Amino acid sequence: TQLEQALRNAIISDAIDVHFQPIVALGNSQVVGFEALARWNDPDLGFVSPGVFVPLAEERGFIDALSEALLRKAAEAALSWPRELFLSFNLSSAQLMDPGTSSSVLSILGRVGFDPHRLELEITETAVMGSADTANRIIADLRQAGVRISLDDFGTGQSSLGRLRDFMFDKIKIDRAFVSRINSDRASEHIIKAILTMCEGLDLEVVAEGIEDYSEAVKLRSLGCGMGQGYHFGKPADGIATLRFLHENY
Ligand code: G
Ligand code: G
Ligand code: MN
Ligand code: NA
Repeated sequence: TQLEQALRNAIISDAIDVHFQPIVALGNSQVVGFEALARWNDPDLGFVSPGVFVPLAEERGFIDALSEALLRKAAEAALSWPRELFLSFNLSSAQLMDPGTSSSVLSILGRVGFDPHRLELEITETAVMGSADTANRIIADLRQAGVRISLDDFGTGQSSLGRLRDFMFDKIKIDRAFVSRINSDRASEHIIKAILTMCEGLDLEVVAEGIEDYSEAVKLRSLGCGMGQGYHFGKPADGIATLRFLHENY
């Protein structure tokens, strides 16, 4: 298809960019890290969402090439940040079924000179369900090297609370579906409270995603949520805008 061909060309010509969205400590609103988000603006097709081209790349077998280029760019950019903030990077479900993923990630970090302790990899519940043994191996190898693992979109996938007991994760990202209703829907507030209590007991860090206004940030902080992310704190921005943001905020 035309989209597939355009994606292939974009990967070959290194035309897919990476943007960064701040993650803040809710206690003092200080930036503690950034999530890397792939952005593709094709001259013919215009802006194509990663929600479209990441699954296409997985399906066509070029997710490795795409993801390696993105991780390299993201880590290189993070090396120029004025502080040692963490970098959070999304791994796709196909990558968690490929036993080569851990060595590929670690070799990119080695080549770029990026400390694995500064990297977090975001994975989804559904991805871990896929090919459990391979996924477990990859996660164990990466954590052994110091990489931290966060469970993305928590609460929306097939529930895998049992997985949390296996100590495979360092952090939980509460899906914005709950966060966006925290001040209007008692059920969402109760669910978030329960997640926070559970994570405290399991010694997991928590990020609330999709915080869009001050009242949500205040509410989450009062409930004891450690970190937040969302348009209220900053939209995803390119590498140069991110550097400017960092220099203006310190
Ligand atoms: O940024 P946006 O809201 O358009 O992201 C849409 C989806 O694409 C999200 O689920 C996000 O996790 C995913 N995504 C964005 N960048 C990457 C990436 O570099 N790799 C992978 N695997 N997924 C990404
Ligand atoms: O699936 P994942 O959590 O990786 O998706 C992250 C995406 O969510 C980001 O790429 C961004 O486009 C989107 N996002 C980030 N903050 C907000 C927000 O405050 N509101 C909304 N609606 N989307 C957000
Ligand atoms: Mn994510
Ligand atoms: Na999410």
